[in-house]
Amino acid sequence: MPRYESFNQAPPQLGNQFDDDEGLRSLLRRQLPEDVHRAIEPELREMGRLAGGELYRLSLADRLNEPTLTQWDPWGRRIDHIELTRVWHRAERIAAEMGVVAAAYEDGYGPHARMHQFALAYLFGPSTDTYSCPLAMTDGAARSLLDSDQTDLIGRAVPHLISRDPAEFWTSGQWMTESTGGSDVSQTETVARPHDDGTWRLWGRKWFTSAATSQVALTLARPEGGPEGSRGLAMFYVETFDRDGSCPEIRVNRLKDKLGTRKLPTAELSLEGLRAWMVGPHEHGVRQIAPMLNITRTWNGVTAASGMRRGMALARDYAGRRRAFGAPLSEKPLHVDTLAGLQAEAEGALHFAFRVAGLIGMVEAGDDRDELRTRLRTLTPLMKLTTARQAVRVSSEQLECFGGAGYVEDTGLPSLLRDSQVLSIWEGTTNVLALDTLRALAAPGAADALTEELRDAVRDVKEPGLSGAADLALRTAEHASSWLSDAHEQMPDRVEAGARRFALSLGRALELAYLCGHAEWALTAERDPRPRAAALRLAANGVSQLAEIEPGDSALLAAGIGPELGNER
Ligand code: MFK
Repeated sequence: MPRYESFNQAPPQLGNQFDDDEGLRSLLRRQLPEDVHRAIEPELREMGRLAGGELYRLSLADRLNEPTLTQWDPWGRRIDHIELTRVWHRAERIAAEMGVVAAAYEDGYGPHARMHQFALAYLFGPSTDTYSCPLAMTDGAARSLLDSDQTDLIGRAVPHLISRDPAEFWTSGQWMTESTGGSDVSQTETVARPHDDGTWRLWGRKWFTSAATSQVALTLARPEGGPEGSRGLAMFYVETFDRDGSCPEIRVNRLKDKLGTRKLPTAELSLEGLRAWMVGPHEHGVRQIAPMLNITRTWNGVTAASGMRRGMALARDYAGRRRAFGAPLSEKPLHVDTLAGLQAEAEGALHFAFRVAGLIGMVEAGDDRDELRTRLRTLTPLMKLTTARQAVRVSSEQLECFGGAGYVEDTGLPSLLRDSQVLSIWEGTTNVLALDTLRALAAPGAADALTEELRDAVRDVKEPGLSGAADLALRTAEHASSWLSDAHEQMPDRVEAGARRFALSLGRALELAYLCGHAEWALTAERDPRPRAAALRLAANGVSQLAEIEPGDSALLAAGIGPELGNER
């Protein structure tokens, strides 16, 4: 019998994810002093090796494994045990040892500590089946506790949250969401009752708790008898284990059956008298938990950028391995052009996310300029919403770069898209963050600070092509700004209706400005023309989403009715 030799496509491969990432490396060379850069490079290289090697292989091999919840033991005892996946166990250890949270809190690199930490997180995240999520919340909890005046609680929890010893390391949850309203936290129904020992007991149901195996959590609850609305909420610290390791006051009702992030044990919890420590005053819990939100939103942006980068690494490698119509895809002009458009998006997101990370580092290291804090306050929601929407769009197109293979589960590729979809939902949806941007911009000096931020970003740009792109960024931001003041003056209800398009335009303008600034540096300092190509391409991909849109027309479209159908509304 003649043997039938069929063709087998070589799969995409990953190399060292630090060495291969010229975008990240160029950013770090520019942003970090030489001695800091030299000191952290070996760690980043090691993380890049793990991310492109052991962790990536493990996540492919463990693809079908998901966390499981066992509510009862064989003898009828309620145990609510969640079993995690192999990747998660391994990731927890590496995260602690390599200081993916700790690096932000250790002395040594001063204002650059956050760049160091987020570079580690950026390399680590995409190979860990969303282990970034508990790390983000852990970082946010450490920040929120340190910003409080609760020295006992700080001493009790923070050393664990920032430990490099896997045996001591704790992660934190962030239990905010209830079924009454995910975004509208003011409707929180969880009640806090004071206890004789000075702590509190929580009663309620948390509807969407990510990483439900975390040892501690920060949460919101309403002290009994307190005012309605968000003003009456307080922030609490809880531990999810008693002395014997169990916690009967937390019932895990079920794990969520989600579109993506399926390795992440997201649970519905009932709190039945859970011991809790109040952090800060009896009221204004949202204000108390805001530092946590801003840290996790930064992680969200870094995760969005790193997810796009992972898609690029795979798609670019594949383009060299896949032949069609007589040549590798990497020699097909249309495919190359498609990759270039996506690469530009990934680089824009990288620069935006790391600008916010860098600002956090400066503020945390003691730079107390109000103007810097004001910039950070406005840039954080803008960066989160811009990069999250971008990640969904980019990962969808990245799958297309693999043709049918991108649509087949056991290539591991579809999770690029599925896992990106959550980024524009958790930690505040695009619309909630657009409204948060307006709230931040309404603060005294905020609009001026943002204008300065943009000008600073492109101040050194001289090269003619880049000047054109920088000009587009500035014009888009000016247009957005005049749109906002016109809307405020003429028709305030337009402000809310246009907030999303306003924020996305401004976010993209900033992203383009950062990329232009970096590209000018790369041209002059390193004679590297690549970031320039990325900046010009980002400009060509489009920036503004603001146009003259009548709210009445939007209402017609959204309701699915229109005059052409003869409706007489
Ligand atoms: C891997 C990447 C990362 C992964 C982590 C994923 C873990 C997933 C876990 C979750 O998803 S947890 C749920 C996350 N939930 C949200 O993010 C809630 C989204 N909703 C909002 O953000 C609403 O805008 C908000 C709840 C804040 C509205 O609440 P309020 O109480 O109606 O708002 P209000 O009154 O405007 O704000 C109360 C105070 O907080 C104000 O200060 P003052 O009391 O001093 O006036 C605000 O200025 C302040 N505030 C609100 N947001 C702030 C902030 N301050 C600083 N930064 C912010 N972002």
